[in-house]
Amino acid sequence: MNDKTKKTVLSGIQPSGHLCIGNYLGAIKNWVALQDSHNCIFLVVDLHALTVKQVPSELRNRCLSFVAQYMACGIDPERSLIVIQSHVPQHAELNWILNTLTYMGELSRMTQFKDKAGKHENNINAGLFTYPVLMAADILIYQADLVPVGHDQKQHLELARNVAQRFNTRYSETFVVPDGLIPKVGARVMSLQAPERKMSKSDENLNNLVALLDPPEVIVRKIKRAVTDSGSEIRFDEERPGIYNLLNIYASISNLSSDEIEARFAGKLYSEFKAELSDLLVEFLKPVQKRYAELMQDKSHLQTLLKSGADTARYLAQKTLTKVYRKVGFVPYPR
Ligand code: AQP
Repeated sequence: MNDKTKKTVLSGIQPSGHLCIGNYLGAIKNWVALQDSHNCIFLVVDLHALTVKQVPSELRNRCLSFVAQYMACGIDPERSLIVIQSHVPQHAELNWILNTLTYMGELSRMTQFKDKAGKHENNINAGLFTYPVLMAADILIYQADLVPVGHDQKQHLELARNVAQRFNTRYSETFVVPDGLIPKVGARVMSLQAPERKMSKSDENLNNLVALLDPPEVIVRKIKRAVTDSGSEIRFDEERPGIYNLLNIYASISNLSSDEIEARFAGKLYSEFKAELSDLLVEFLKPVQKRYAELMQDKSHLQTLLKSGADTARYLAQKTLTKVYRKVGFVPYPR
């Protein structure tokens, strides 16, 4: 993890809802590919999850389940740190400092806040509003160079860059200014029933998403019911968002080009394409689900991995925090 010749990658997912193929294609797939070339830290961001109401016992189980799903998708704890955010208190400490460098106007422009405030009208809490500041702290505390995320996180990442630059200008060079890594295909997987909206892991309507742990028959049913458009041609056409979304999912999982896919399905029916897409998803998720089940059998092994991840992460995070506290003018902890 501490190879000084390698750049640092940081990314995370909040433990809400059901990890879905949107999260996999937008984020986790890229994480897996970066493990050899970079020092990688992958978070389960449980502090963020509290911005919407959670059932405590479910949240606890879901955190462990997400760790196992990361690993089942190919995140290797021998090569990457897997860390639960609340195990590293420095995130929240840096969050406070960065709050004082972030403007209300900037946060008011965040489209995710507007979306989520709309969905949770009776719980528009301050945490939902300042969520991007904590995300900036998650990234900057590890001096991350690269942040692989889906398209929906682009605006938050830009804010993290601005806050890092602002701190560096005000107090002298301290933070690495991170770059985003947004995949060319799969950055924006859309909802199956409402393809004008992104697929979201905590969508109340489960027919909108394919979860990584969905059994085969559920996947087949969801894809069969997915909205397509009038017309019958199987082409990558942005004007037809339903079939366009399904084709993009097919392309991201199969790694085939759009030309190859169009040639394969020329003259075929939507129903034939959907059947092949279901098969592809089922076959792709089969080994992931098998590995997940094995990992969940041995929770104490997961706990051991998390302890080791947290210890290293705390060490790295404290290095940055000590520097930050000194720069802003806090009295050093007496020795
Ligand atoms: N539909 C998507 N297409 C591509 N990438 C996506 N991501 C999320 N949805 C899609 C990426 O997955 C990571 C998860 O981020 P998060 O859990 O911090 O929050 P989110 O972006 O709000 O994800 P969800 O799925 O919509 O979660 P809920 O519904 O629980 O709020 C990020 O890298 C994101 O870009």
